[in-house]
Amino acid sequence: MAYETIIVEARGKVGLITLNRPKALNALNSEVLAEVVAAVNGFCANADIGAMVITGSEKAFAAGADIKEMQAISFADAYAQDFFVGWEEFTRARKPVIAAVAGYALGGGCELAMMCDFIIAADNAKFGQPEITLGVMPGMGGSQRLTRFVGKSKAMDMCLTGRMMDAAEAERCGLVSRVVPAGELIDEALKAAAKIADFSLPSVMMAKEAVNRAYETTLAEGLRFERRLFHSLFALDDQKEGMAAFAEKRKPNFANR
Ligand code: CO8
Repeated sequence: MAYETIIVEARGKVGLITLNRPKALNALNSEVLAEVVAAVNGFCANADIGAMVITGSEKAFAAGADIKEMQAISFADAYAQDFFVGWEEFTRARKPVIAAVAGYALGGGCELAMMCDFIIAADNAKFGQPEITLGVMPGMGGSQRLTRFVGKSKAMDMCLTGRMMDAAEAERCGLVSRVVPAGELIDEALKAAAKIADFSLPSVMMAKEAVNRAYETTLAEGLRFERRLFHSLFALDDQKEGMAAFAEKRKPNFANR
């Protein structure tokens, strides 16, 4: 598939998706949505790929949903089309997706980063939910996911004032997993993704599924779910190989990756 708004590359076992609408600071319009979802689905179906990285430019991961595209939309159309419901498909990716965020991650850009499995931020990253300044509110998960990441008080602060937080604050409050110098962002994200892609894919996918389940269920059900998945991994040769390699002080050679 030829892409207009993103660049899609395989870097070894890692699928790299780069948002590429520099003139609009990677604002997320319908075309970006369709292309990102197609690229992610393509990588998920590709047995040579074990993990993905999604990134933007040094200035902007994404400065939000495309305001100019949204501007004239009516309530009837937004509701009837369930405007932007398509991003839910992005969250159904079963292989891990890392967001590598430099510059602005605002509105839908912050929400897209939060749809990924974890966020690695450059030291120049700025996160925010500025929709309130446009007379609206978060609509791609910001009010829900940000609250789960950082708690009610800070989520309210971000959603009600529209202020931005820098990378250090984002790391302090648990929005991002690590902060790296801007010049090293892509290498660090690719390195993390390559490391994941080298593990046994079923165990990676199950670990992702189990962590995500924590958001959807009670502790008792989540623990049972985790235990059943854990048990099931003993059906794979990869468990035998991983544990034998540890005992023999060598690197494991997983069959399923
Ligand atoms: N949409 C469309 N175009 C944008 C956007 C955007 N979100 N952000 C920037 N651009 C465009 C600008 O219009 C400008 O284009 P042009 O050169 O043609 O005028 C170009 O990108 C460069 O932008 P600036 O000149 O503004 O660059 P600055 O460096 O001066 O400022 C900022 C950078 C601070 C990031 C500024 O561009 C900005 O504030 N952007 C808007 C941020 C924002 O409000 N984002 C939230 C959007 S709303 C949203 O995401 C809702 C999500 C939920 C939708 C779900 C619906 C159901």
